[in-house]
Amino acid sequence: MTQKRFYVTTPIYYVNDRPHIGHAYSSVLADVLAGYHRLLGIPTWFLTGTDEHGQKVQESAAARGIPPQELCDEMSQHFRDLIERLEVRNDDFIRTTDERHTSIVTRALAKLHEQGDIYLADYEGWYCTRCERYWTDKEVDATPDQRCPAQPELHDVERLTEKNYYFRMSAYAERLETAIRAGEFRVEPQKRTNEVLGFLAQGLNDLCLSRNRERLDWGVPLPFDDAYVCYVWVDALLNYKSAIGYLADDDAERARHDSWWPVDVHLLGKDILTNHAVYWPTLLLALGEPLPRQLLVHGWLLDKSGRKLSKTKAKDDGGDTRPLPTIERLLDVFGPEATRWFLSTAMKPGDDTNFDWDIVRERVNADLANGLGNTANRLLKMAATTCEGRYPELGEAGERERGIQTAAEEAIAAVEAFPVSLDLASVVGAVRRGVDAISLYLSDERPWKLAKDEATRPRAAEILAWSIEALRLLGLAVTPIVPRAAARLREALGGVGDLDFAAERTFGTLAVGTELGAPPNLFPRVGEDAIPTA
Ligand code: ME8
Repeated sequence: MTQKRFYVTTPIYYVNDRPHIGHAYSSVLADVLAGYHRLLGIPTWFLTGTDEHGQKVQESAAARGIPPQELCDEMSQHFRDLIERLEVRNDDFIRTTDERHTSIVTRALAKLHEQGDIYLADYEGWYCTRCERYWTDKEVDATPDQRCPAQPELHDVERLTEKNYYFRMSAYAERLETAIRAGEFRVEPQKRTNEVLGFLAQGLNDLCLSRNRERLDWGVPLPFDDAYVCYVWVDALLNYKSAIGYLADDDAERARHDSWWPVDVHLLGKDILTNHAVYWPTLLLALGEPLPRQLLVHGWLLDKSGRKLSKTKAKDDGGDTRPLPTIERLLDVFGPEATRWFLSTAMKPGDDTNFDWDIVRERVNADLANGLGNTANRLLKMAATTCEGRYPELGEAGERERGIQTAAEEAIAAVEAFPVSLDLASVVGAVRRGVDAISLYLSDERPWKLAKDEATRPRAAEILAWSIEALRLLGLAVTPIVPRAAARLREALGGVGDLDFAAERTFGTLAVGTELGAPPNLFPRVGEDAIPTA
C-alpha cells in the first residue's frame, strides 16, 4: 500500500520549564518517522510546538514574578533551540498562544456549545484557598488526613461546589470503542489499545472543560461565558488541527487542512495516553471530524535507578537528574548525529528504558564509529591504493557476493516497508547485519593481501566493489537517522545533487570509474573519558 501523504505530530511541550531528554526523544523519533517518508518521496508534514496555557505555566510565571507570556516566549525558544541542535526538520512549530490557534479553539468551543455538546453543571472538588486551586480526590486521598497535597502540614482543603462547563464526552464512548475495535483508530502498541479499552469499560464521565477565571486566567476564554477559560487539554489537543488550517477563514487554509487530516501518526509518551485516546477522539467525533489513523505510544526514558527523567523529579532530587544538563551533556559528548542514533534506537516500542551513559557510549561506538564509520574508512582507504580511488567493476557474483548484495537489499526493503510497518528496529537491525556481512566478507577474502600481487589485484578490486556498493545502500537506509553522515558518505561514493532514493536504491547502479572520496571519518569514537562521572 502506498500512502499518498504522511502527517505526524509530537506532543506540544509544556513551557513551565526547560526541555529535557524525554522531549528530545519524542522530537527525534517523530523526525525520523517523517524522514523515512520523505526519503521515499511521500509528501510529509511534521508538526511540533509548545503548550503554553494552564495552571502550571501560570504558577511558574508567578514564581518568577514575570507575566506568563514572557515565560512562554522564553521557554518556547528553548524548545526551538533544542530541536535545532538535534537537527530536527519540523515543517511547523505551533504555540498555543498564537492567534492562529486561539481563534480556532474559540470557534471549536462555540460549535460544540451551539450543537448542545457543552452544558453547565455543578462541579464539586477539594479546594485549597492558600494554593488557590482544586485538587483531585486521588491527590487529596494520597495525603495523611486529606490535606493539601502541596503543603500537607500547613494547608487545609475544603469541599467546594461551583458551576462549570462540561463536554458531553460520555455520549461518544460507544462510537469511540467501535472505532478502536474496527481498527479505524489504532492505538499502538497493542497493550495500549487494551489499556484504553479497559478504561472505556469502566464507563466514561463527561469532561469538565472550564476553569473559573478568578483562579486561572491564563487560558482561552470560553466564547459563551467570559467568566471561564478553557481547560488546557482541550485547548492543547486542538493544536493538531489549528496548525494545518482547521476552521480557518481562508479557503486555501481550509483546503490545506483537508489535505492533511486525518493525521497519520500522533506520537506521544504513555503519560498522556488517556488525553489522546479518549478526550481527543471524542472531541473529534463531536466536531464531526475523522479520527486520527494512529497513536504511537512510547515508553519513558528512566534514569539509571529507574526514575522518570522529568521536570518534577529534577526538582525533587535536588538537581542531579536535572533534565537540561542531561540532554545538553548528551549533545556535548556525542554530537547531534550519535545522539539521534541513540534516541532512535534506544527503546523497544512502548517499553521504558534506563538511561546509562556507558550503554549509550557502547552502542554508538559499536554501530557508528566501529560499524558504519570504520567500514567506510577501510573501504575508501583500500580503494585509494588498490584502484586509484575509482569505483571498480563488480565482476562475477559468487555465493559470498550474492550474500552481501542480499544483506544490503534487505536494509532497503525494510526502508520501503517503513510507511506500513513504522518499524525502525527492522531498519536498524538490517543495517547492522549488512555492516557485519561486509566486515565478515572482508576478513575472509582479505582484499588487502590480494592487492599486493599484480595477478590478484583485480580480484581485490572486485571485492571492494561489492563491499562499497553494499555500503552505499546501507548509507541510504540510515539517512533519516543520521542525515549529515549519510550525506557525507553518499558524496564520498560519488553522489551528487539531491538524493533520489528511487534512482539510487538499486544494487549495482554505481557507475564504474566513479571517483571515490577520501576516508570520510563519519563518526568519531567516544572515549571513556568523555563520559561525565557525576
Ligand atoms: O504532557 N521519556 O507536555 P510535557 C520519554 N503539554 N518521553 C518523555 C519523557 C521521558 N522521561 N518525559 C517527557 C505535556 N516525555 C502536554 C502535551 S499534547 C496536546 C500536550 C515526552 O512537556 C513524551 O512524549 O509534559 C511525553 O508524552 C511528553 O514529552 C510530555 O511533555
